[in-house]
Amino acid sequence: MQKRAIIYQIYPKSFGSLQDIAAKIPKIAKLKPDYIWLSPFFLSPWQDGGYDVADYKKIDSAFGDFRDFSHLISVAKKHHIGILLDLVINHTSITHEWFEKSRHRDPKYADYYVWRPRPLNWRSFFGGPAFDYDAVRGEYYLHLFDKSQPDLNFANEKVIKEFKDITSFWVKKGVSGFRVDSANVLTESALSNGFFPILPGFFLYYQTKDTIAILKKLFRGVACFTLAEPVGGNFLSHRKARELAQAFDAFFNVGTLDVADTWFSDKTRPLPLNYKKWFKKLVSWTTREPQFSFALESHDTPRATSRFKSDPKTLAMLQFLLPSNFPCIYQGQELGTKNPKLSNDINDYYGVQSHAMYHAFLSRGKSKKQAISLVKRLSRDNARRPLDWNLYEKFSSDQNSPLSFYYQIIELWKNDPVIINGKIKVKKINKKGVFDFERRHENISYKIHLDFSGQTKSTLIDEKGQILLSS
Ligand code: ISL
Repeated sequence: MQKRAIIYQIYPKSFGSLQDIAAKIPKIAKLKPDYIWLSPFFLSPWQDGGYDVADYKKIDSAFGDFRDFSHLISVAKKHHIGILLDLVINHTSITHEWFEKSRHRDPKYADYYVWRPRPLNWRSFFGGPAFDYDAVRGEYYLHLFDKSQPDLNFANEKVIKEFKDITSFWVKKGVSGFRVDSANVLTESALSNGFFPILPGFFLYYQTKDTIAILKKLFRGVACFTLAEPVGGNFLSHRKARELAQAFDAFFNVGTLDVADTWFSDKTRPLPLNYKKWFKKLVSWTTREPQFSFALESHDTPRATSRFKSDPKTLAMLQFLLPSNFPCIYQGQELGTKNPKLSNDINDYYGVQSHAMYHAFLSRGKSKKQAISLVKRLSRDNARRPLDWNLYEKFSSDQNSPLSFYYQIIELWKNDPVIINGKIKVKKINKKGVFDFERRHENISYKIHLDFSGQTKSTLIDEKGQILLSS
């Protein structure tokens, strides 16, 4: 079990092709990531940004072919970086041949999905009902996400076997591991109506004991690094996190990302930014869960500098100076990338989630103008634009740039025993965004002062009073 690693996330669509990604690895390698996690580039109709897979063993031609992939693997290996694939196991695209055969009741595939004669009252993460009628089969199928993403039936051993086969197929192609999407909602404890007001049905499928047993079967002992993305982060208790930790090397808690964000459901709403609550949550997760992976942003969230109203260096100090063993850098975070200027026309948004939120806001009486301004603030489209590679070039030789700051702080994270082992002592947290704490190791104590308000410089000071880092 790997104890510490830096993960760098790439959303392939915003890089272009696998060749484009390979060409950028030497630049990204200067951040010394142990792994690069690639969001999906499998064959997909692209309803949900690639998280609707039509064939797990086919590379979508828009990104290239297997020759390009093995070139990418060898470039990464040359820079001592392992490639993690994003395995979307909870559901497939409705265009997957498995679904085609299942809806036609092909004997082998009839039970590959969750079919019912009548719908239940469950709601989807993307709003609306979680059961849709399929006229070909004459039954309803479950989809916890979009109706184009039918849930696989993991009570079926054949489905589990399919994914054992898929993981070994890609390990043989040279991947070093997997980020496992929506990892904790694979099975249902009962197919009956749910009563949880925000998301009826949620507690009937949320991290059941069968799901944990299946995840262990699928990922424990797989000779590679595994990173779980559990959904419904605000409900991830430490107990449930430890269940996940038995099956994976590391796991996210999207609840540490949702503090200023929204639910994916009919109840979509922006949450007030609460620094105090966020810092306390982060202290709890980084001190109590050694396998917690701390991400400030991802392909699913707005840009952290915009969302947490902070300079990029203070954010980097929060992420790398708390005792976090698996920090995850999202592409462009190292440049201090802010939310781009997004359109006022909902038709310009391509992700299913933006449209789901927009209609959820309208259905609750918001005007079109109010709805689009909320979508602009919360949409995943904020995170999926190409990086500014000219800026990357410029910043890499500017010692005061956010990028150079990342190079410095990563050196400390990798080599400084106080940052690696130091026990944390919180000194001050206030709602304006001041967060002071110490890291103590073998009677050497570092002082960290973070100020998200920007009133004062954020600093890291060593035991001799020397400033090691300053925003
Ligand atoms: O669970 C959530 C709210 O707490 C959301 O963060 C999110 O929908 C969840 O974490 C799952 O996200 C993943 O699966 C989705 C896909 O749309 C996302 O891009 C992916 O990260 C369905 O595959």
